Amino acid sequence: MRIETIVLRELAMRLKAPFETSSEVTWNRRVLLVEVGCDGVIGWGEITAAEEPFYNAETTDTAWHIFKDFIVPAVLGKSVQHGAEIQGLLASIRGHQMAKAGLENALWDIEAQQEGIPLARLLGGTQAEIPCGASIGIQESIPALCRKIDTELRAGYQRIKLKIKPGKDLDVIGGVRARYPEINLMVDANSAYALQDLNRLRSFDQYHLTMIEQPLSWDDIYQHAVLQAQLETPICLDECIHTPSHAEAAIQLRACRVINIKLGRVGGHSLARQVHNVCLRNSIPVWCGGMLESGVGRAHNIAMSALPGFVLPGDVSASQRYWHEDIIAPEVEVSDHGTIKIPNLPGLGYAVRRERVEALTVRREHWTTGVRSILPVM
Ligand code: OSB
Ligand code: MG
Repeated sequence: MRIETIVLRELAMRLKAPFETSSEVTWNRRVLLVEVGCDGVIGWGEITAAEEPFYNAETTDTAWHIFKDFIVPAVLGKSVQHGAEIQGLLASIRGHQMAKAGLENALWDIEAQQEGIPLARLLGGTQAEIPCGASIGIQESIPALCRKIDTELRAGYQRIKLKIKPGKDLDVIGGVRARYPEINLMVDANSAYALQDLNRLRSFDQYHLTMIEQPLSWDDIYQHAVLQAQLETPICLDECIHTPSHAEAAIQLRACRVINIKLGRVGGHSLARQVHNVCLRNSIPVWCGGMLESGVGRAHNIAMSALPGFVLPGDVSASQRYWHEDIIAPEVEVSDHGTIKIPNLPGLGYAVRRERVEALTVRREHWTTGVRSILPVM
């Protein structure tokens, strides 16, 4: 695959409703899409950075800068046999996993199309259908939250994840658990607590949560190990795991019993698969996290979730949960028993609706290798 053209776009997309976590409220999503052309085949990737650096260090604008000034010059005109080789070309760029993932994932899409197989199969996926959960942002009241939960359960979602923060935790969890004694329920704190909150966090144990996601600092594995030793509820790490080596360290330190894998956070399909393999080898179950993606990011998440270690319901959900109209066809749909079927078409398996992408584009840059060689490739 020779990287002949790259287009980077920013799309202005508005969520159906604001999504609130312990650290931010998102309503307008600035979606960065990467379109790569190799040997006449087009592949798509999404850069999942948020507008503000409140989840991880990247933002929409840092990703644009790194992509344009460092990633494009490192790869334009280069040839690779597999998407996984992109990491080698980008090795001198420290961090910026989300920006790198946008490019790498587009190359995986191209490779799968060239092979004529679904991306999930190219990645080594073994599952035909994946279990889905719903992540629900912080709500103004418990009745409002319960109305949302009712909707998601009626739609078939297999587990409910509540966003919490100090002051919006025990009452919320207790209220929800009293009303739904049996459901698969978990919470995500997005790093809103500290070890001093140990007693409060221990009191979550009485509610039989399937896990508590990222209670402590976004970049501190050791403190989670201290906490996990004193909690019955399994800890799931999200923000902390940026590399396969972090996954190994977290598991060996017993900092968590579950890992949430996000393609953007770890740098794309090849590194995500390595994190997955570390977990599988250590019998740590994983699930696919979400970053309020457009259909392109959603389609990549679905393909990754076919890998054998993705045994828990993830945050991959229907396009209609977030968007009035997505940018892919068909949109992502969830069955009434809370599953998504892995598409059986070459590549991503969802078509990107170019006219819709163009209509939403507010910023665009384009690079090309220019004159095409007429000499045979040596
Ligand atoms: O921590 O999982 C998270 C959304 C934005 C930032 C961080 C997170 C989330 C979610 C959304 O929980 C999950 C989704 O995309 O459905
Ligand atoms: Mg999370």
